Amino acid sequence: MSGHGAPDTAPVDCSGLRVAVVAATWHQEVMDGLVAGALRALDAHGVERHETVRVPGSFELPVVASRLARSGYDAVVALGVVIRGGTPHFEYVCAAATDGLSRVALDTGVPVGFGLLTCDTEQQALDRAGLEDSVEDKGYEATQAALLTALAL
Ligand code: DLZ
Repeated sequence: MSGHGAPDTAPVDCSGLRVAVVAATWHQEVMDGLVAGALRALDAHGVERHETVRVPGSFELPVVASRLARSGYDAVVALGVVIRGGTPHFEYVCAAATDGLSRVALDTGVPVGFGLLTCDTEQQALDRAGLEDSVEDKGYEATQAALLTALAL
């Protein structure tokens, strides 16, 4: 699966890391792909100690990521999908989730993988979800980024 500019990084041993995945539930088919991609990345990098926590929507990702980052995990991966509708709601949810997740990483020093898809259409999200017909695998990519950042610290 092409990464469309993402580095083609071979998996390295991350078996010493403990990782939390926090995933929203809106747009179930896309989310299933993102979560599967994250679990594939954990497996490819030898991470055995991990847990996945589900939250209602992407707006709720930062508060749970914050709690997890303060609970002894070496890395947190946040997964969500926001699809533009006819109101400014899209901008508010995207900004709150993005700013909040960035703040969690900077405030705690725990890497937060940014697996939040912000798309104009559902098709754009499906294309990036790591599903059979997708061209990108953002769940895998975000997880690998969090793992490699944790190793770099
Ligand atoms: C309300 C809402 C809307 C309209 N769209 C999305 C979306 O596309 N993706 C997503 O993850 N969550 C969405 N939400 C829910 C909000 O993130 C949040 O869960 C609610 O506003 C309750 O706090």
